[in-house]
Amino acid sequence: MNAKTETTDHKGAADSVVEWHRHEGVVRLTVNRPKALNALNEEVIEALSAALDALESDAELRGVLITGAGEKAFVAGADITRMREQTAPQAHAFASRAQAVLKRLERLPVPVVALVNGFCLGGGCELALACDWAVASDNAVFGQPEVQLGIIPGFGGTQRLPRRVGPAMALDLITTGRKVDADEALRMGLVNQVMPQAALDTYAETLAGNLSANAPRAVGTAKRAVHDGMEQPLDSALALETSLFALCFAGDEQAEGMAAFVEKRPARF
Ligand code: DAK
Repeated sequence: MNAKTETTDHKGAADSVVEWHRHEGVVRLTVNRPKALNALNEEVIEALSAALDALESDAELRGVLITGAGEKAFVAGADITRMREQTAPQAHAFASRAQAVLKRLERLPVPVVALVNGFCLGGGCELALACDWAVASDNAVFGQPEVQLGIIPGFGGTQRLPRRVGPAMALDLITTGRKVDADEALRMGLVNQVMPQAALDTYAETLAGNLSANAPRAVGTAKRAVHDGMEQPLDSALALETSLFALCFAGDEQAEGMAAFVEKRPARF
């Protein structure tokens, strides 16, 4: 069977706390601890790391979707029952490890999209922020309630949230700990779209089809231009775009894409 049409399901590491479904080059990862509203503990972080080991070496990968098991939660945060016992050095190690895993997710050379199907709080919101964009079901609830627990966001929230929604809105959410519904999250730019929960699967299928049709190295290069460029002054970011744009003409995708247009046929990437 051709890899591009293959569908595989397998359990992730660590007793299935992360499930894996692959269809036509698009992998869906599901955080699977529904009884704890998919809260992130060390096992989930290590299972995500193991999944990333596979994703980073998958030459046919076209996209990654992340969601939570059940209908109630995407991820309701880091696991409070575990964090409760942590010392400062243990908290440092936990946050460092989780941040490294989220950075690898963010840097995958394919679009990574959060399908937010319910509570998306604390570390869950930080997981969604490490994705390139997020779509939410209309029952989704977002927030960074860490200050209500005597801590601050530790999985990148103080840095990625202001980059996503601006510093004033980020400070509102982070210092009050207030929760916002999907419509408010949409207005502030935290999510790209809101839809009924039952529509998330259709969205995922359509997205997978769209991602699979496009030139994969061009998609990865565009993602790199955006991420790397956002961290630089405009002049050097524009110079980066120029270099990456030129690089597209050194590969075979540009030749195929433009030949297909001129020959009035679909491109074969
Ligand atoms: N951790 C552990 N268990 C959780 C959980 C969580 N974050 N959220 C929910 N659960 C568990 C509940 O304890 C409950 O378990 P049982 O009692 O049934 O055993 C089960 O999930 C169902 O939850 P509820 O019964 O509470 O369900 P409700 O519908 O009544 O309420 C809720 C849903 C999402 C509003 C509520 O569960 C809630 O407020 N959950 C906590 C949300 C929250 O505060 N999240 C942020 C966590 S703090 C750092 C690393 C990371 C972070 C910071 C620093 N360093 C290491 C420096 C990040 C921190 C966070 O994410």
